[in-house]
Amino acid sequence: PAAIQRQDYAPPAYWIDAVQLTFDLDPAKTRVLSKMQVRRNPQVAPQPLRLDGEELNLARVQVNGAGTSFKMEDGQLVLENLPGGHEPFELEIFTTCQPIKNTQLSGLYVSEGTFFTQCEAQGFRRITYFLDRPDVMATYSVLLRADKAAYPVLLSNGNLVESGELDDGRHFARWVDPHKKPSYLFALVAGKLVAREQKIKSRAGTEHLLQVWVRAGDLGKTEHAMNSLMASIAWDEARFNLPLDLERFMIVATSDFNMGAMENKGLNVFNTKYVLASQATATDVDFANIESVVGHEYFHNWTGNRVTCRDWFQLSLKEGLTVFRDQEFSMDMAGSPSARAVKRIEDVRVLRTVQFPEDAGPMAHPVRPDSYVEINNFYTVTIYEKGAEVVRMQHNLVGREGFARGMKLYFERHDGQAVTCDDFAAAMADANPGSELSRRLEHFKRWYSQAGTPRVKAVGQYDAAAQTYTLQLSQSCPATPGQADKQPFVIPVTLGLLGPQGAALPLQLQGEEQPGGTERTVVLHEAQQTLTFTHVAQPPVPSLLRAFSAPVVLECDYSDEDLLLLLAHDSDPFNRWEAGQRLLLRVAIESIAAPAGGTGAGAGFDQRLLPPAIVQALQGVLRHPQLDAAFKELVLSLPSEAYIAEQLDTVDPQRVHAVREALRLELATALQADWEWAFETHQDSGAYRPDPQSAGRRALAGAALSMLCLAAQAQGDSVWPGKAYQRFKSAGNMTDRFNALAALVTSGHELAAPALQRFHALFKGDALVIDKWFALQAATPDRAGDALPAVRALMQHPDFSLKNPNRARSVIFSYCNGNPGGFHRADGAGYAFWAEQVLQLDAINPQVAARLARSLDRWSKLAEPYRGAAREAIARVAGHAALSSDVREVVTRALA
Ligand code: HT7
Ligand code: ZN
Repeated sequence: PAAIQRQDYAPPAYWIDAVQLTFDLDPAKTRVLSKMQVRRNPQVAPQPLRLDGEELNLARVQVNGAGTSFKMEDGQLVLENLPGGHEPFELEIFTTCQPIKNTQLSGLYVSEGTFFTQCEAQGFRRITYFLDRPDVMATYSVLLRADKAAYPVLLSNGNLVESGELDDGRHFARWVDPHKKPSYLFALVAGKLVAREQKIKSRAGTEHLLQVWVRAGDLGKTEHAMNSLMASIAWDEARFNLPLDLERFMIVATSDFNMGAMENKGLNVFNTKYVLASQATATDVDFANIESVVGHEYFHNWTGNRVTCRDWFQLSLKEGLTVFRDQEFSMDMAGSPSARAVKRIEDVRVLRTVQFPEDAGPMAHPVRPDSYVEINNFYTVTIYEKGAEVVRMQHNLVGREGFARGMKLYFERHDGQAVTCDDFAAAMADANPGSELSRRLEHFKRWYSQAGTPRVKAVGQYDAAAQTYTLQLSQSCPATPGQADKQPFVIPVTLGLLGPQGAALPLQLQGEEQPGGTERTVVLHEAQQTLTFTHVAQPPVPSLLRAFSAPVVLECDYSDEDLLLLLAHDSDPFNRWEAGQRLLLRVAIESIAAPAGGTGAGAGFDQRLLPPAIVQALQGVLRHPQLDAAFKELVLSLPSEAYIAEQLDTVDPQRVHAVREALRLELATALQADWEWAFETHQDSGAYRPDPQSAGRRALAGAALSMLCLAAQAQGDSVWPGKAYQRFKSAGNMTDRFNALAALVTSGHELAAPALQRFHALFKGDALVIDKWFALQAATPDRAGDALPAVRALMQHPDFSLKNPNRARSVIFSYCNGNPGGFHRADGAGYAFWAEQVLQLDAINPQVAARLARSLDRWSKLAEPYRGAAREAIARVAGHAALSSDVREVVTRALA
């Protein structure tokens, strides 16, 4: 199919103001009667009505109660003989569909005997013919009819207005949603479910009913999701004055879901992974993710649902803004400045390891793309995470209060509308006249239109005689597909200067009468700018891009001593962590480039790779009496293989893997006594709580155990693996249990096998835990080429199914994306496996297949023989005749 261009946007020729839907639910043949109140859009020249539809059986079309002529064109239902004038008319369409055959999980489908819908982005057209585009907003009244024994619970958006019995054991429920919404926010659920309920009162005193619907056996695992929902509601009201606008707000969990969750108006549908948690079955990370995803979907109620996107090119309008909001929510919930910084580091780590490569690869696109073939391929880290950074920069340019003013104006102007990214930025700027954002708005908006990660180069020069420090900042941005030349961006650079002993220096720019604090944000908007700081008594070390104030790559010629100073003293925790990462990255890159050393994992390096000063500095952080455990764990984690690879022009993935493994082993042995101390002193006392502080302690203890098992394995000692096994058996929560299991599995100790067996036996009825069991094994470091055969064996396990996205992700994605040493095989067998699985998955679920297809995005950076083998595998997929448009778009771009 041809690409859709943003420039071709045209308003719809018709409006649909109201819809009445009647569903007779049957897995094999569901009947859907749609009655729509339609009128011509007076702003558009008269033309036929073209309704989207996919995999539907059309039985009847009537206009104002009488049959009418129609034709099918490019899958659309085309109606030409419609009433003239601008009066509304009633269009009635009767169709059937086959939910049980819907393995794509888009539209109406059946999961474990329950009906679910997924309509974003274009799933509603798989339910009935419609103007399936976000700028057509209608009110919905939905009548659901189904067998009562099989489907006792019938849910849809809005309020339940009527329910009762029908003949033949059937029953019905009528739901009316008072809010106008685009079709992508429609939802229904019907099946055997139970709910945790909670009544709450808003600040204004209105009562609301909250429900979390799950399968009967899962009710005990819904408390955290409900608490997260209540916290989200309170937070949005307190921080942005945005109340819950519904009498009833429901979350429903399903184990068959393409993504994390979906913000359907008043009826959010969630992947079970982001709802169900108990201390015995979920890790601290699971608990944190649930809080964040519940928040994210709830926050969409305003940013996405009340104000929605004009077209899908504007997707980041709702996603970037809502990610920013969920990030802020998690930070506010975390509480302490240190816990906030940990969250920021985690978010930036995702951005840099996933989004930066996307922005440098064949799928690079602006935050507001210019074209797409398949919109599902554009639910990307660029739209979400980079989009959130673009919102964060606006927040930083106008300040916290200014941002709140901008949000207020945005809703005053656009509540109930379908709008654009420009509208959002305009509201922010107009609410903050005189701000840097408002003065440079058009220029700032290049962040929406230009793809690629800008590089900022900083060169400092100290003049002892003049007591000045000059900082020259320059920016550039590499070409991306379709965008050869880039204009300069508006880049907020938050910075400080450290004296030789690490003290924060007062900042006084040339021309200023007095120093103005020890930190400030300068705005780099030209290709090159120079800042001169005066009254600088000694050569300083600059701390730049604090808190990662812009999504850029910062190049600065730091010496090891500079970085050690920043690691020890920077008042900005982000840059403290960053200094440690730069030191480790530097060692990794130098070791990769060094001629000596074999490529066996963890072997072949005769000399020490880590300079003693770095080891000592890391030891200082690990033993630091004031720093939080979560922060220590982040500082002591090596940059990932993906991140290291991204810094190289040509990547030998086995060499990267070997060097990183060698560094891990060196850190494990050099700090062995410190890891023992860390493990012993970070044990839980008291009841399990998943708060950031307790989670941080468990994370550090888990990292320590992993390092201790690694060192022990290299030394042929079994004491720590034995302790890990004991802990695995006796742990009182999943975090400790899983960390112990992972320590055994990743160190390759023989106790890993009985532990894995025991884990499976303990949790065999719990799909989410079994997903962890699969994922851990699929990501286990390769030893002599055993990873791929192990993955193939896992796929033969009776619990494996390609049809369930969570399970497919736990094995195939964990191997292809999370096990670089096992996946990038010199014989190309990892890539051949990838091609095979992309094709198999594509026949079942193109959205999931297209995500897997992205695993080889960065193939052109690979050294031979990997490069050739990867290209061949991509070409094999591309050569397949019956490919979905989803996968075709990804592989075509990869080969372009
Ligand atoms: N807005 C949603 C994005 C989405 C999605 C969710 C589930 C399955 C398919 C989907 N396609 C698009 C999720 C969100 O960002 O909140
Ligand atoms: Zn979202």
